[in-house]
Amino acid sequence: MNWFRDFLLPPGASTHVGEMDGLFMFITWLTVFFFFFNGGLIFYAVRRWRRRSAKEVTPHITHDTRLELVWSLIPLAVVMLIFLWGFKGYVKAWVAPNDAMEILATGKKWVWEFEYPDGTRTLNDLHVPVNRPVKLVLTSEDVIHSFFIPEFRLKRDAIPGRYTELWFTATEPGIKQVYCTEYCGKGHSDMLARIFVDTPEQYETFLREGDEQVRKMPLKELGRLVWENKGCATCHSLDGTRGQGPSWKGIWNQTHRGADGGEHRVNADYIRQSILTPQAVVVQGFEPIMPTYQGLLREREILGLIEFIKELQ
Ligand code: HEC
Ligand SMILES: [Cu+2]
Repeated sequence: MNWFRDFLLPPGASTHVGEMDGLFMFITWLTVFFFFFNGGLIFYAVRRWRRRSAKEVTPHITHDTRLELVWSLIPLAVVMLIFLWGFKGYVKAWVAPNDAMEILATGKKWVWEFEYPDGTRTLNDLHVPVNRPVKLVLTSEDVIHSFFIPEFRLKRDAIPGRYTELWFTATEPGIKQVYCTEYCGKGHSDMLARIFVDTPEQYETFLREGDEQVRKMPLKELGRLVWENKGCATCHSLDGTRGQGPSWKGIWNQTHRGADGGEHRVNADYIRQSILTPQAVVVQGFEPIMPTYQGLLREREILGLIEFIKELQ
């Protein structure tokens, strides 16, 4: 009867599928059975005990204890079975295994932002390795959203000020659609994220070079994104105001004096060195507090930062 399941449900692609589909089909077939069984009984009774003549008097029946027990206890047993089966699947779906990789998913009008263990962030595109347990910690920045992956048979609300979780192990490489299933305003139906289930090699490439967005975005835009997302913005302003670090406005091609008294022209090499080994030259008048970004930024992101700073006149 697989054709019936395939007709009702999208193809399954996570380790939760077996349990969820089993219970779903059990309830569906149970409903089909009782639809015909009860319907049949009604037709039988209507025919069997119909009034045959105008003079016939209907006998006065109050109840039948045996029958009442049968139609109470059998449904109770069936409902208990459904409850236990469902509860088992529920617990399994919400309690992630300890070795699950943890990704933070934040819903906001009207995108999903994902943050990986190494600090990488992506918008709307979530990359996960195939056959490895992944735990999503969901939250929201504004209103309630809901993260629904039909092919994984999973759905969980993202609630502002709270963390909810769901986890899965994707069983085949490919792209899966994610829907927001809590009405969240004008852009609700455009709040479409995708899960890229990567082979181990694809996932390595993603971690090293970034997703599609990082690989294709114009360098200047990428630079601004890094400034915003990787913490540069907390110390470096773009408008000339002095923060914990010097503002980036107009520094391109200027000559800066280091704490050691040496003079340095702000060019691509200087910026690259400032990012990877910030203590090599400490700008005069500032504390040596900038953390190194060695290993935290991709080559293309460093190029992006250089282009971005170049433009800030
Ligand atoms: C905790 C604060 C802090 C963060 C975060 C930070 N910086 Fe810095 N940065 C500084 C300080 C302080 C200086 C000046 C002292 C020095 O050169 O080490 C500086 C200097 C620089 C300079 C040289 C500026 C000049 O005027 O000569 C560059 C370029 C730079 N940072 C880039 C970055 C980039 C890119 C990021 C993010 C990926 C970043 N910084 C994150 C504090 C920070
Ligand atoms: Cu939403």
